[in-house]
Amino acid sequence: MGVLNVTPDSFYDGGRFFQKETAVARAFELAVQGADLIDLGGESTRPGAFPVSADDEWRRIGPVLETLLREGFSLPISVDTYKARVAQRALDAGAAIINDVTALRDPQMAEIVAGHGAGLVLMHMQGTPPTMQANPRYRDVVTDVVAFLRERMEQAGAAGIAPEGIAIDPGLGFGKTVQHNIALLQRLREFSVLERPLLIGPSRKSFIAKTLAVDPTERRRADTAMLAGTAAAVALAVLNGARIVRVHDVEWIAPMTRMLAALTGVEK
Ligand code: HH2
Repeated sequence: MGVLNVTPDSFYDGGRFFQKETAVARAFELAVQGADLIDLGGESTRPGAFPVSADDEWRRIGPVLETLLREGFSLPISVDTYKARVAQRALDAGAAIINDVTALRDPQMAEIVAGHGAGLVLMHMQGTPPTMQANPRYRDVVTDVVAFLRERMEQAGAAGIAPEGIAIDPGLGFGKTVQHNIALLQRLREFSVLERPLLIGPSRKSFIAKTLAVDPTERRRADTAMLAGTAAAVALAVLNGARIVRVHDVEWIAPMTRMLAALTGVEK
């Protein structure tokens, strides 16, 4: 899953694809680089980010989505939104999947996804982006996140969303310390009790920077270290059962996962 953020402030690609033309070109580039689907987002949910309105979010992503579909973009498009109003417009326009980082916190979301027969990513987040990294706490991070996702899967099912259309995501970096993120990656197999495909998004997140003690002032070295750290986290996730990996650097990570599949016999 290639990340495409049409935002001024996303933590890694913020501002790079804020113009419609560059965003559309980037989607085609991600496809050539080996993405199987793209995740289009119009609001940053990085720690400390503040929300934008549904109208502003749609103004960012709507024209990109419509242009891609008009130009015959061949990959399924997932839209990274937790707002039912944005999801409604995106699905009406032809998006295939809603990636909801709040896992149905908006009460209208489940009904809209069900009404369109769309796919749904349910992600765990503790708290909200402005404060989620302040003091995240769990009894046991893995069992707590599994229990949360189970409950949201039930909510999705009650609204009429087919279980086959759901993927689950423990939400690396969303209200989690470095140790919480590492525990989730190490114990990813425990999510198999939920019997849904696992999506994992470690790409360039701060737990990697902290683990590797990346110095952001040394820009080239920092960039390479973040990419290498992402590759390691993706590799462990795939070995532990992840089926979808959400990354910025498809050019590097897609061949890495193909090689991993060849080495281990894990199906793509
Ligand atoms: N991470 C981000 C955004 N959306 N969705 C899922 N399902 N899983 C993730 O781990 C995930 C996500 C944050 O990354 P990014 O989109 O690059 O940054 P920002 O939120 O600043 O736009």
